[in-house]
Order: sequence, then C-alpha cells, then structure tokens
Amino acid sequence: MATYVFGHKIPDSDSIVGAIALSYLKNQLGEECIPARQGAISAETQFILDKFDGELPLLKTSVAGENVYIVDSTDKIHFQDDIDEATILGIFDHHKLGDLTTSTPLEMWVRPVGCSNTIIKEVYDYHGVKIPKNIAGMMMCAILSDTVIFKSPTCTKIDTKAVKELAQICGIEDYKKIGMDMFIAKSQVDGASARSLNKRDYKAFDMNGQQVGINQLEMVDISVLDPRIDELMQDMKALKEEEGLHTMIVLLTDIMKEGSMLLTVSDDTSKIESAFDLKLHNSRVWMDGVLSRKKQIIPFLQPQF
Ligand SMILES: [Mn+2]
Repeated sequence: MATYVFGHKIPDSDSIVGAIALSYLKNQLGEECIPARQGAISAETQFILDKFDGELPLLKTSVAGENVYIVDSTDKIHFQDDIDEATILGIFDHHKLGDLTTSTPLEMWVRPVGCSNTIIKEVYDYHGVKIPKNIAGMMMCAILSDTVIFKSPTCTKIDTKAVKELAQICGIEDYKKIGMDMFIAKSQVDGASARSLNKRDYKAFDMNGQQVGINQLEMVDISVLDPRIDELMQDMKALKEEEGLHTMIVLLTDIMKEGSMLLTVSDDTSKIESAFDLKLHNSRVWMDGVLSRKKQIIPFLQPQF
C-alpha cells in the first residue's frame, strides 16, 4: 500500500515541494510514497514547478484508511476532515506543535527552522541520499519563500546553509535573483478577485475555541493594493460571517519595506490592540518589521483568547 505525503490546506510552496522531496527520499529508502496536496497551488508554486520540471502532486482530500506522512503543520484544522482515520507514519514540520495525535508510534522531525524543506534536506543528509538536481532547485525555492529570501525572523543559519548547498546541487549561482523572480510571480494581483486574494494564503486557527482566520499576502510592493483595501475589507466581513470567525486578519506584507499592513474585522478589536500594543485606525495598522505570521503574529494573539 502506497503512503501519501502532503502538507496543509491551501498549500504553499513548502507544502507542495515538501511532499515531492520527502516522497522521493522515502522511495529511495524503499517505501512507496506518492506526493499529494489538498488544494490548488499558488502562482509562486507554479513558477517553481515550471522552473524545475516538477510534477503537480495528486489532489487528495480524503485519507481514511491510508498511511500518510505529514509536512508543514500539525494543526488538525489544516488537514482532511477524516485525518483521524489515517495512520500518520511521520511528521516533518517547523511550526508550533498542534493537536494532531496518533495511535501508533511515528517518526517526528520537528525543529524551529525557517522551512520544512530545510528539515527534509537534513533527513536526506542523515540517510546519505543524493538529492536530484531538480528537486534541489525546488527545495531551495521553498526555503527562499518561507524565509522571505532570508529576511524573515524565522530564518536560521541552518536555512541559509541549506539554500547554499541546494544551489550548488542544482547549479544555480544567483539564488537570490531566483528568489526575487519567485516573489514577483507571487505578487501578481491583476484580475484576482477580493475573495481569491483573501484566501490566497489563508489559515484558520483555533484559539481557545474561537476561530481566527489569518491570510498573508507577501508582495514586493503592497501599494498596488491601495485602491482595493475597501473592497478587501468588505470581503473580509463576508468571509468572517461565512466561516463563523471571531476575527479575520489580512497581513499585506511588503518584503522590500520589511513590514506588514494588518487589516482586521473582529468581534473584539481590543484583543488585537493589546496583543501588539498598538492602536488600529480604520481597522488597520502598519506593523514595522513584521514579516512572519508564525513568529510575530500567532504567539502574541493566542494568549488574548
Ligand atoms: Mn513552511
């Protein structure tokens, strides 16, 4: 029986590339694995697959009775509704520990680094398995994406070292340029509806029984969205109702200015103001230096609930 390998819902590049890279490694180790995904891929991930001849992982929205490896999250809310009926053989992640549990022993590689693919690179090294050129290129891009080309506070020396080694394997000298091209692809908003923008990198979090939705748009210049802020806020209101959220947040992250504009619709905006010790104006505020949802938003918001 083949094992499916996948990351979280609304997959980002780390989840997709992680599924591909870990499946290849496990196949080399004699375990039959199939890379999978839980939804449509982003323009950034498409850029990576095109550039390095990557195959689109299989869409897998139900996993009851299957063996699975999980990458890039351990929050139940980020997985298939029947994830409890799957056998989790292993977890490869770099987030806070979530609420997934297992009934059998499992392999766990969970470390505070900038990207799941950094961990997967270490697992290749641990087993002495050679990374193919094209997979190395994809892994390099996934790490550059998650670490915002090393600018994110989540980036560690282990991540930069991994990128340099992967760049050497795939034969790319100017990896920062590829990273920038990738973020330009990611920044494309022309023709995108407010809803598709609000769901582009959307993650829901259960905060003590309250649902909090946080979307992040990482762009090379967020000012292109200035004329559309009201439209985005209107749709955030609708989304909050539809999903029964306590709070909906959109982070417009400017990777050049190195900060984020936070927009919110909430049942209690004082939670956000006290979490970050700031005042909202017109339901929004610029947060200088904030690039990471995982490290600079969630840990401060969670205790408010
Ligand atoms: Mn990740």
